[in-house]
Amino acid sequence: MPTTLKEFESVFPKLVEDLKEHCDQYKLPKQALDWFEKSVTHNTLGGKCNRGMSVVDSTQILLNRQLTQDEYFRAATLGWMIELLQAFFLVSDDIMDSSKTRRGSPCWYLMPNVGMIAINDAFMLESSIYILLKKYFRQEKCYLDLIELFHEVTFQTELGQACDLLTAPEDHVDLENFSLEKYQFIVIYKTAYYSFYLPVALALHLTGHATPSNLKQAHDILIPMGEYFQVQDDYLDNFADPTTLGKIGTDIQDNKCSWLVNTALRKCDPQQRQLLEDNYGRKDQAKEAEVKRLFEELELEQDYKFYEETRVGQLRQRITEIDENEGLKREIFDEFLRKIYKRSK
Ligand code: GPP
Ligand code: MG
Ligand code: MG
Ligand code: MG
Repeated sequence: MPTTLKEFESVFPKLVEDLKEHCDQYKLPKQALDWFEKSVTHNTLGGKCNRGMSVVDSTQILLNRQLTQDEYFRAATLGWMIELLQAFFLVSDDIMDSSKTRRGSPCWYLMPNVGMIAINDAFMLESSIYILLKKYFRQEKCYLDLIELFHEVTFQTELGQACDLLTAPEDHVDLENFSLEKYQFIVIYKTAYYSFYLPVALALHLTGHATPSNLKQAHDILIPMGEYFQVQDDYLDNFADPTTLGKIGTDIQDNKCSWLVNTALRKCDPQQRQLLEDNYGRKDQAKEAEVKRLFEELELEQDYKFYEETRVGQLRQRITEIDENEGLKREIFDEFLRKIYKRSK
């Protein structure tokens, strides 16, 4: 049975206590301690926790049994480290993307009295990962692998974010700058590694199943799955109801090299291309509305549905081809796909 959000969340308060205890040794002034607690709680809780819960589910599948209480705690702790990493990314990303809302509330940097303190809060969210990793995994054979994995995946995500930002300059729009090749690099690096490869790689290390072949097989299926997940994110940015999604889309105004604009460029006639030239990537609601109208006219929803079915078909096929000889399980990937197929938030 997959874990539940309630069960997974029940581990979190202990981790917050651990982080506070770690600060106690420095006699951190109470004001700062309270601030840290508030930032950690606000920014780490409140999401779907798919990434974090996948560490628990994958661990259970790899061991092929119910976890003991201690095993559950350790797997969930690794899961919460991904959620901390995600919190660090989202707090930072919302500043960079000038976003307004996240998980149904104002973005952290827009909350009363926060502002640019959010940048330091983001750093502290990242550092929290390594405090917990040391506390709970210092004695394990896999400790160094876990540290290196978090560091590498963080760097990969930053590379993706760098390309995302560099293909979306604020001051000039150049549609020539976009391409599906660039798009693929951006999404694989900014999303797929930390959201898809990381949870399974962590579970493989934790259970002693991290052979080169298992890691490679997991990589080769989870990276295209993560690519699909970011295509969904781009699609939802324009087509979802912000109340359901918990965030208001910014990709058009932000001049993003998104799946929608790339697909639009492939389909549009010269006149429609001119409309994009004139309206895309401007901090202007009327121009954004023009682009939204064009996206409707081009029936991008149809292209998205076609993409989704094709990609999911390919992924299902690849899952059947997985070699389970070294302890990897097809079910891990079925479970992942089940969680995201046709998602609306
Ligand atoms: C998603 O992009 C990617 C991230 C949140 C990674 C950010 C990486 C950093 C190094 C800060 P997005 O902007 O499309 O996400 P959302 O739609 O949730 O804002
Ligand atoms: Mg972004
Ligand atoms: Mg963003
Ligand atoms: Mg997005």
